Amino acid sequence: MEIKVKSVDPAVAALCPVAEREGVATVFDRNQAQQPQCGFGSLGLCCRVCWKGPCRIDPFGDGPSEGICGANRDTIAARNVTRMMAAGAAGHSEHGRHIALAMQKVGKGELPAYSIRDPKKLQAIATRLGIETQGQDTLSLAYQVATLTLGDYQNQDHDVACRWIEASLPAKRLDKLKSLHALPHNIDATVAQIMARTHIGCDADPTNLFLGGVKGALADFNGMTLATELSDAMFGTPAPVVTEANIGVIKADAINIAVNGHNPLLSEVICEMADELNQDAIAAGAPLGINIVGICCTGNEVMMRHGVPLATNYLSQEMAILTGALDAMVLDVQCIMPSLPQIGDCFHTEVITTMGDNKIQGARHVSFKEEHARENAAQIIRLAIDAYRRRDPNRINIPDIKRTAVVGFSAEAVVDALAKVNSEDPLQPLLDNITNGNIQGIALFAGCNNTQSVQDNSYQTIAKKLAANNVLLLATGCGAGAFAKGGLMNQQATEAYAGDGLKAVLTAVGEAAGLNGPLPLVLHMGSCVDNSRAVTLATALAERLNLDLTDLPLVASAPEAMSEKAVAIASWSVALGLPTHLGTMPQVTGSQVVTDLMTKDAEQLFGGYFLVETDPEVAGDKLVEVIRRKRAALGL
Ligand code: BF8
Ligand code: SF4
Repeated sequence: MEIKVKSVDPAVAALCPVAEREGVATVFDRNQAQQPQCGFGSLGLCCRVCWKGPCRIDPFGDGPSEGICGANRDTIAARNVTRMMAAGAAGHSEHGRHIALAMQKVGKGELPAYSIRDPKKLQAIATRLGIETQGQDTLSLAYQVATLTLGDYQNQDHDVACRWIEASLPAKRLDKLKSLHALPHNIDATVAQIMARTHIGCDADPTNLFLGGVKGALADFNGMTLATELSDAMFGTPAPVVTEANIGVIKADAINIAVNGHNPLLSEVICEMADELNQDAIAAGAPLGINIVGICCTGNEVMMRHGVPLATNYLSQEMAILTGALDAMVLDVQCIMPSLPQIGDCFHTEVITTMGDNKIQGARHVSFKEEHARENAAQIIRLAIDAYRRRDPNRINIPDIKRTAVVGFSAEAVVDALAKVNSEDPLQPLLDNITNGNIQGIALFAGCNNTQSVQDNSYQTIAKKLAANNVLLLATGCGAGAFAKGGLMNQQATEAYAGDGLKAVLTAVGEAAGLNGPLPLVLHMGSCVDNSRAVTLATALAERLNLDLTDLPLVASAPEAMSEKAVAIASWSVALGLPTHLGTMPQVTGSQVVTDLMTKDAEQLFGGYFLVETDPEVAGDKLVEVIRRKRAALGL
């Protein structure tokens, strides 16, 4: 019989019995109830694009080979995956737009709750975008940067690429993408065009559809890059900070508020107001005052910038409520389980949605507006304090499970640490160590949790294998959460799992940077939008060597990819030239044409390709082999 709870997170193992006792269904129960899942959908062979459908293609060739309109398996599979790329791009780019619009208002002096906390970063961004900084004050610069950024959502000239992507990739990669007509000129238009060309009776050529999808994925890259960079200017560029991760960061003697979602605009102000209202919390009877904890990518955002501990990642977000000690869960956008209010109802937890276009039945809604950010945050904290008064001490069950995590490795923080070794030329020590083989290559872990895998297991298994083979590891999103919870983002992990060469480098840099020991085994680069940070670092290396990204010994891995955003990220990673591992079977394998496009033809076009391998042990070996081949091609 299949084991219902699929996770290596000990906190999940500890809390699932609580769910059972309380009669609460979790993601693991719902996953089981869905078995067996639809074979047509799993293969990408179900089409619901029009109301003549749904149509299904018989994968075995006995039944229909075309939908009612005549669309075949290749068209249907390509259309489905292309739409996923557009949805992912929309998600990240809406997040980016939200930040850019807020920054524009900050520049006009209209948002007193916000400021430019990192003017140096703002200057660097302005220079990168070609804005004259001389003699400009911070606010007018912020206004100009935000306005120019919003131009990436407005430009109608197809021959002019989005500014952010132009300012973020090595020249050789930009030339390649230009020659393939893959550079987006306008984020919104690119998403809209994908929706238009995938309408019934439009683009039916799988290659053309896939290439259109890749342009959407590059629009996704553009949107997430601007989101990361503007967030740094407004909220501060992350630098290393020591914190803790996993459910044990919830404290029985505190009023616990979890921030869950993606967008830092609200969570930043919640953190601030929690300090201001701490006395009220103590007065309400919580000796430790307010304890903010993070979940998913909002968790990553506040963890990197403020050292706020991470309670958990995507698949186990329900567990935080099952502790019986979570007083409020504050939700913004994306990857939030609609089941949360039901579970909150079983306890005393206030589950609060905050964004007008992201509401959930049964949740309380506090409408968040940047203009009233402080009042909104204060209202939310007061709701948590009231909920705390209703908490039943007899139902508290907080497993004492947490691990130390050193997080906050923005590209700037990595360069700063390297500068401690060579202040004249910070990238040189990294390049030297890649050349001499102490570091064999660099792997970026990104993406989600997925019920189709054992939660967090593939991340940890592949990372240990790569580290033993002296591969430098970076992580974002729920992957970063998996490593933080699993104890792979601390110095002990470096001692335990890094190969000799990697250990020597992490130790030398860590010591030079004043950490009294090595850098952590996996460097935490942030939330999902912060995948752009890894590209910033890789681009700096490529430019320095006058190479393309695809020439470098770089790989990406999404062992538990799940969301449309993850599909978009993996697709732009391929378009940037990186061999990109997927540990989840993509829903395209019903079409040999689309499968070949993604795993083979993409390499001819972009240099990058999808490497699909669901067994983490084998995936680790394959990634090591890919890195060896990349090194050999460089003569290393
Ligand atoms: O943006 S890694 S499950 S939470 S999509 Fe979602 Fe996937 Fe987590 Fe963050 Ni990214
Ligand atoms: Fe069926 Fe074609 Fe409509 Fe898809 S678009 S549901 S294949 S008729």
